[in-house]
Amino acid sequence: METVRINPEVQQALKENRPVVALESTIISHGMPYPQNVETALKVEQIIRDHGGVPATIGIIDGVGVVGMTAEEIEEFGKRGMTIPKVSRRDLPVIRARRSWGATTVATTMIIAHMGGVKFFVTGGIGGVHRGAETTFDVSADLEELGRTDVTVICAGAKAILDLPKTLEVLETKGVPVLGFQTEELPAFYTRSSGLKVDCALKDYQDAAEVVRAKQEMGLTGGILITNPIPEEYSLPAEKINGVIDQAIAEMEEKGIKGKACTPFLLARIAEITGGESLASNIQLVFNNAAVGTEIAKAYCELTK
Ligand code: PSU
Ligand code: MN
Repeated sequence: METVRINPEVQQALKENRPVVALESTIISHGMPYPQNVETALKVEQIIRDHGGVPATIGIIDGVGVVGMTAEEIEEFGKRGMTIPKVSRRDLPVIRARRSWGATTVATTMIIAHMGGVKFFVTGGIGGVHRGAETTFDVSADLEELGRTDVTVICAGAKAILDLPKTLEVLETKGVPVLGFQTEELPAFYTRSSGLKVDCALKDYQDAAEVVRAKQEMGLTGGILITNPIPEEYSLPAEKINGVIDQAIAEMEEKGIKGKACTPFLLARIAEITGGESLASNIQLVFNNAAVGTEIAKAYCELTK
């Protein structure tokens, strides 16, 4: 049985050095409620196409890593939601051996994208060092993967459900360039600012593509993180969203939720408490990342012609 199955359109685009953009499936099945998850996933694919790219939504179907799921498969991931296991690097052997379905996190999407030869990956937010990690040791496998797998990830920073200063420290230790698209500041997902600095601001798509190529030329392994702030009009007031996040974290601790269930619980609770307001912002920032990510992938293809 093949380890990855690349859809013919993606295969053709890769062969012709046209921009291909990977997308994850945990954001569909564990990150957003149905049916907004499916609507968003399909719209993101359309945005990538509108910018001249080819989308490759990644998930695991019957133990095979699929690079470029069909609309029907995306619908299935959305409908089945949390009943599909959230798959991180450590889960891959079991999922494959059992021929299961699996929703891929940032970490596993990077692994499968890399196996399929896809260099760019757009998402909403990455996992990171959780608050209280000094006692729980809860550090997302996404950070480890960024340290080792050669894929450029475009996101809106990380949610304040995480300890952002510690997340930046770990990324530095692992040698991951953390760049800001036209910003010096690390965006915090729902808000454009976090009070923390990125390593370097990228001027434009060309500048971003040149950094990706430079890393490749040097043969450096590991990913690059490009953070792209949420558009002003969709950002949420910091005090308000931070209050909601604190409440959701307190509830999580009360309920004794741990491990891989933490992030999905927090995402769902934040959406509930804000009455869908946070979800609307979440959707818009993914759209924005898709547009920027595709333009960067396009600039990279031009550079490497
Ligand atoms: N953060 C979000 N939305 C998401 C996730 C994180 O704002 O959907 C998902 C991604 O798939 C990410 C995963 O890779 O959660 C991280 O989970 P954990 O914290 O358990 O590593
Ligand atoms: Mn974790």
